[in-house]
Amino acid sequence: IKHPLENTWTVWFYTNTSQKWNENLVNITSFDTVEDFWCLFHHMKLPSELQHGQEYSIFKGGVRPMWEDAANKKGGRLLIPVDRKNYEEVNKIWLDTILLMIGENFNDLNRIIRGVVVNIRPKTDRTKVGVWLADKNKKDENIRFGMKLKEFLGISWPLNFCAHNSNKAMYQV
Ligand code: M7G
Repeated sequence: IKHPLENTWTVWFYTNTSQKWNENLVNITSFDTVEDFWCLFHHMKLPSELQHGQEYSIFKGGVRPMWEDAANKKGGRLLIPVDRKNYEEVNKIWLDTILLMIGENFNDLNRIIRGVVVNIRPKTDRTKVGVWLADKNKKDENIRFGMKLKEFLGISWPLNFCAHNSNKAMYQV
């Protein structure tokens, strides 16, 4: 018997071949057990192996990794900048964040998580892991979530929380 996860998660891949952003987004598969996650993860590329402009997203249930999805309309993202050249760091933060998320490690705050994205960018300073949260205006909850995530990941520097379609920090965690 496989070990069920609390939620079903869908993996998306983005590759910048078309001019239209949403035509580049492909729904790869979904998983809802620990074993299926590991099987899938071993078939996925590591973030350090992706090309510039490519991304993976893992989102809860039927939520699509786009601002326009009803579940993301009010949302925002907590950005963890990573050094693309530091393979171990970007790969570790990606996997650890996924495991924390699908393992529902955030108590009452699990419900505010929509998904996680890794963006590989040519400019090192824009490569990042972003955790998408439900409501940008729930500042206290988002900060509490961010503090917990930083503690789990061992991050001691401040992280920006941005509204979707913006790279300007609304607040820092
Ligand atoms: P990003 O992927 O958030 O990367 O946005 P960045 O944080 O490095 O800026 C890059 C660009 O992709 C945006 O300016 C949009 O043109 C497009 N884009 C990204 N996302 C996540 C969306 C989305 O959810 N919906 C739409 N329509 N465009 C998006």
